[in-house]
Amino acid sequence: MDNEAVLILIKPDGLKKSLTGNILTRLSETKLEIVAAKMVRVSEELAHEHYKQLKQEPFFKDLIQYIRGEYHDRRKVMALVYWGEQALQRCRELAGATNPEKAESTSIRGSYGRITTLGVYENVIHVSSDRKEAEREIKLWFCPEEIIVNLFSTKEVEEKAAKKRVWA
Ligand code: 3AN
Repeated sequence: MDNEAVLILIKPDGLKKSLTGNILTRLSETKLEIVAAKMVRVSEELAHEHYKQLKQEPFFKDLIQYIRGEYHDRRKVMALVYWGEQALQRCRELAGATNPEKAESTSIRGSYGRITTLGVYENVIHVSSDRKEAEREIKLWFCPEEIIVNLFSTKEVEEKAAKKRVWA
């Protein structure tokens, strides 16, 4: 069986509830390798692109506000790429069902998630749904040099002298 990669996001509710350690410990049960990790301030564009398949859903606006941290006063998420055999199935199993009330009680979402009185699913983490989505999402959240293994093919491009911020 070959290795596959999966995007995991620890969402603003997970960060606010100080669950990062618990979630990473639970994910370490999978014995998968973390090949990328960073904190991200989620822009409107990134949020829209990430959830573009859900644009027509009635909860789309809430979903964007939620992932951008507007409900938790935590304007960041932790983004990670896990890599290894059956990474998708193993991470999705550990995460539990999308609806935290329906998730297995021992799963991450079953343990820590909730549905707010406004009906917003606060389900603590995001896990890519399949290989195609994982590739799309990983390419959206990370650039090649942020990932310590070669997951997808890359190309070199000539960069025009653009300004960039470096350490003073
Ligand atoms: P998953 O994250 O389990 O792959 P998706 O991709 O279907 O699930 O949904 C993306 C996100 O949209 C979920 N993580 C959840 O926060 C939200 N969501 C999905 N379905 C609903 C719903 N019926 N009501 C409210 N929020 C929802």
